[in-house]
Amino acid sequence: MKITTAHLYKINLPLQSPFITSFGQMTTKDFTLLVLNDEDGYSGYGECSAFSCPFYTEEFRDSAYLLLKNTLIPMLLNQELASPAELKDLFAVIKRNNMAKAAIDTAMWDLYAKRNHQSLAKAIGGNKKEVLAGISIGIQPSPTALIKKVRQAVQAGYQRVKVKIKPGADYQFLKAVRNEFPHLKLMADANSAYRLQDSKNLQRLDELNLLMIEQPLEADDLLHHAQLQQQLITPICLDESINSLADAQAMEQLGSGRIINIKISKVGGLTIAKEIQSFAQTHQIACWCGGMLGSGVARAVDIAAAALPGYTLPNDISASQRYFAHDIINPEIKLNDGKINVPTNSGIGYELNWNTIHRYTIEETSF
Ligand code: OSB
Ligand code: MG
Repeated sequence: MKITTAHLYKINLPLQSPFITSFGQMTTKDFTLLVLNDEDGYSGYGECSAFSCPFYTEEFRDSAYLLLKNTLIPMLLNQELASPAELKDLFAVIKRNNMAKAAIDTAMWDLYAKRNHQSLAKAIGGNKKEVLAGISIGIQPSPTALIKKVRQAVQAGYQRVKVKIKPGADYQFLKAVRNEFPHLKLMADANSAYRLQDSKNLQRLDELNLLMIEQPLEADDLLHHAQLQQQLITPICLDESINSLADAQAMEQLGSGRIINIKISKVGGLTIAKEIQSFAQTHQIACWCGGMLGSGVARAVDIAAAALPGYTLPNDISASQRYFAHDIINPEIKLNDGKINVPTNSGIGYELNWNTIHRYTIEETSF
């Protein structure tokens, strides 16, 4: 495989409704779409999911765009690669910046699968026909408003509901949902909004029979997560803390949690995501696939990843309509009885919707 031309599109795609987390509110999903073309006429699509502002990890959309434009794409062009797995060595000299690297990794896997006339899921070793869908609900103004959102999600068929929490919007909100939906698979995501001294407040959540609490403490605080896990019955799931295989190994040694939310973008792409998942499986750490409010291209990659056998819990993979009135792919991603079908046609299995892409692109670069 040799990439001869490439194109970057900086896109601001409107969200159906604002998404509120413990770190702020988003009204558009700002991301970068990458198209890679090889010498034989195949194309691969990748998404760089970094948000506009570095509130989730240290990367942000414009930093990733510049790195792709000035460094990563020039390093890739005209290199002969036998497999996308070789990108790891090619980019080893560039430290971190996983979301920028992931855009290239996922576009190369798409292209590689298309060259082999295989679905992306099959190309990476996935064997499922469908993956378990789950929805993530942002912080709501009141428990009543939250119950309404959860009811809509349950009626749409979502198998598992995740609720964003922060101090002051936690126990009462979750307790209200639990009273209304006693058997719902329910979990909470704190995006690092707590400190170890808040453990009493988090212990109160134990009575609510949550599947897990995601990322209660700060991203680089594996030690305190280990202490907190000892004080909780509810399993801790790490998201922001797990950006590499080494992070997963440290988590396992320390006992910092029992579950990993693997986001393909956050760990630098599918090659590393597979390494983390296989390590986790060997050490009885459960995995599922997280999302970044991604457009259809990122979501298609998530569907392929979640088709791997090690992803055993419901994922943050929802239908296109959950976030966007218009997605950048055709057909849009739909729920089918609380699940999402894994495409069998080649590559990510979806075409680009150029009308939507051109409508919301604010900047482009061609190579
Ligand atoms: O922590 O998983 C997260 C959205 C924005 C920033 C961080 C997170 C999220 C989500 C959304 O939970 C998951 C999705 O894409 O559906
Ligand atoms: Mg999270």
